[in-house]
Amino acid sequence: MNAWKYLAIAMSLFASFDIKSEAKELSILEKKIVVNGKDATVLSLVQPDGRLGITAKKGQAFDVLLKNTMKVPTSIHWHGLILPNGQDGVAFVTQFPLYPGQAYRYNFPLVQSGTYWMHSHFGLQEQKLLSAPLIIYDADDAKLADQEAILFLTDFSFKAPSEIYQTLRCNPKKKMMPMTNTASQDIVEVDYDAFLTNYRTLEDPEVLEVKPGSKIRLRVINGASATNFFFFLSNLEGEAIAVDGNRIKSLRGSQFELAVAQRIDIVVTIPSEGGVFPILAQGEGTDKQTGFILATKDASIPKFLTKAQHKVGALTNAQELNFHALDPLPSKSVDKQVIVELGGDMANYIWTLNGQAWPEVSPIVVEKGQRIEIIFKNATSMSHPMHLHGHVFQVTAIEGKGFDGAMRDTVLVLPNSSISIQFDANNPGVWPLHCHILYHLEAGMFTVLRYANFIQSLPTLVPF
Ligand SMILES: [Cu+2]
Repeated sequence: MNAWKYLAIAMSLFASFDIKSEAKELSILEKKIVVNGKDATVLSLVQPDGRLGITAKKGQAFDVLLKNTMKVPTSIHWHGLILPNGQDGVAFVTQFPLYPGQAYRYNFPLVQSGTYWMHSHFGLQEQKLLSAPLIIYDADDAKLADQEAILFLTDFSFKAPSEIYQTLRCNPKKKMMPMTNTASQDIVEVDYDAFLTNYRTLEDPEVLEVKPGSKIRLRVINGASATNFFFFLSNLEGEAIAVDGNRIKSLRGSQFELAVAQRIDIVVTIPSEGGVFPILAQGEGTDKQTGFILATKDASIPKFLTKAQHKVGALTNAQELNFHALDPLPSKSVDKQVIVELGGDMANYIWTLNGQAWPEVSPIVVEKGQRIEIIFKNATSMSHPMHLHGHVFQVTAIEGKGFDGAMRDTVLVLPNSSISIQFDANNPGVWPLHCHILYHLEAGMFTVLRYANFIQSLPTLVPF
């Protein structure tokens, strides 16, 4: 039986479940944090026991009751998961928004394992940190490391997200700037007050006690709204074993790159002499950093600075070319090729795909069973992390040069550059394909992939 048939049958069984039985409840709560010595209130997604996000096991049901206890509508998307279309959590595309006082029980089988995340797919709420880790464990995980840590990276501003967006739309400097390939000023659009790891700045970082000689798996999630990161293991060397939840052929290194919405799993080995091992992430084009500390028992932990010694430049394709899927797509010829040109109109701060801004778009229509190739051609001077919902794709070419790349759900398309991806159209629905920079997405850089003959039915939201 193929995977989709399994999903369809499982869903028809789940549809008859009573909402009162044992779904994991996920609540949206305000969270007080301290940034640069000042109090701030952000949002969080927590389980009844206070744990952030969701952890589950492959093969289990993702059975989550999401209640909107806020005063505003929302929808929460399960980023990277292969799931039935109606469970994808995208307001106005796969469901109605969850209005205050409404709940929905998301319930589908987990067919993947790895490091994923969840975030609001409604307006600019993601910038208020309405996001959390979503980790799916596999039976083999215990063989890979002795201990695990989740590093959830975000970008923080004391400004309201709407004010950030207004500034971008009205910035007169940007109005003068042509859409050509230019230098580093273009990398940073938003001047953030801080970058956070698990809601904390590097002045007050989370410290994980580790044993000398032990192996630690770092599950790193770039949950930022508009910041790509360089990721440094400082005095350790690591082995990258997965990107976007999908295993890759191990790649050793002490520095990695992580675009908005991407994840990377890295295994580090703590030296037998023990000590303090800062794991740092620095925002692209900035000198600001965040981090997480691994330390052996009784090690004295020095003060770390949120300002790095040097500014870093822009992410490149060098790392992507070195990532190779452990389980690549089966070899098959392409049935349909789609070109998606990434464009923008800076004077009006409108970002486009094939010249169209959401919601006035012509969907990309595919047929079930087709091998699809999408060629992203970036005609702008900024990089765009492109994300496809409901599927896992393989990166198959950079600048037209083919290679056997990683399986991913989000790929960074560099300025004036092209990247090709391939996937099998095996999950019928209407699936968002968009840039994951929150402000680009809000400004139109969003389209949908629609399966021909797919009949859409919307989930039923209930009051609580
Ligand atoms: Cu973008």
